[in-house]
Amino acid sequence: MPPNAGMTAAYAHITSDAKDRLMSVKTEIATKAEIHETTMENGMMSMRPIESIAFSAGETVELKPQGKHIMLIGLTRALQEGEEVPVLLEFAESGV
Ligand SMILES: [Cu+2]
Repeated sequence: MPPNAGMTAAYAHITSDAKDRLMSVKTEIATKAEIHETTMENGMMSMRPIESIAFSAGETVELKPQGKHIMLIGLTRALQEGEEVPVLLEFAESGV
């Protein structure tokens, strides 16, 4: 997604060693970060915030275009497309 309108999406591979749940995400480069999933409704692609992402032990979840992703809202600075940014992941069991 091109970084425009102060909003962009972040993608990653996240692996959890234990059964856990990703509850929230935080980053210095945006005032708000949400966990989103992409859905198809009447042939239209849309996205909505979801509460959390469940992991089974050793599972890798891929955050990718047209799938689950991290939405960065209210960017505090301009980002380049493809730039890597630090994002804090908060898990229900293992913490941050
Ligand atoms: Cu989104």
